[in-house]
Amino acid sequence: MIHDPHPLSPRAERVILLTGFDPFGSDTLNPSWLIAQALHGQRIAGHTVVAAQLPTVFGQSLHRLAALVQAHQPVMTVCLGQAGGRGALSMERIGININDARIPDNTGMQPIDTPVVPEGPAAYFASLPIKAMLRAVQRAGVPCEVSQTAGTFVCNHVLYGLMHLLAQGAGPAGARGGFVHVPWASGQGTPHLPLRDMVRGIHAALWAAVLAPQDIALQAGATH
Ligand code: PCA
Repeated sequence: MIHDPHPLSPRAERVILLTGFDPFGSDTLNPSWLIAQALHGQRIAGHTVVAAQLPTVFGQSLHRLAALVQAHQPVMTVCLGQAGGRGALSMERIGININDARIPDNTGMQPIDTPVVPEGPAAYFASLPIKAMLRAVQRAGVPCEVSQTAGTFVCNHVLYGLMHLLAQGAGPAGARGGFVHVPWASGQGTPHLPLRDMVRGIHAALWAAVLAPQDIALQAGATH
């Protein structure tokens, strides 16, 4: 019988945590969760993708995310969210310390001008190589852009909260994180992208993120 001296040690494989949200507002599906589900179990250069759903709820979403980071110790966390009205995958650059909800969340809460983390810094940059990801997605033939705002609803709340968690030392040393907004899927509204293209685009983005420890410099104009 083989004796494992470290039965409780984390598994050797590195985890990429990929989250999506449940549907919110008047939508009955959320492509962010369908994309995450489609990529669950994918192997990416020695990493394994673990997909999980977050509730579109202030507070609860971050409690769930903190539990997931604790359980899986992901070297990289990429949260996905739906941004109806956008026409391209959006690599979010920054999360800001504000909740300012245009519509109620899925429990009816609608915070106005409250902080995500009282006394927290004004903002956190995502620590993903967003330009390398952008280029990889565009090379895959999927529309992509860098976004300078994740809004002020639950997605920004989760991006800010994720980066705050990582800044506080959650997850393994050097763990990186960030957020990608995705357009409506076909049938939800206009503009929209086919789900299979968005899955392909996020897959390419994850590969690029794993392979690029730091960001690449792009020529001016290449982000638009
Ligand atoms: N999009 C929302 C929250 C959940 C989601 O998928 C947002 O952009 O804040």
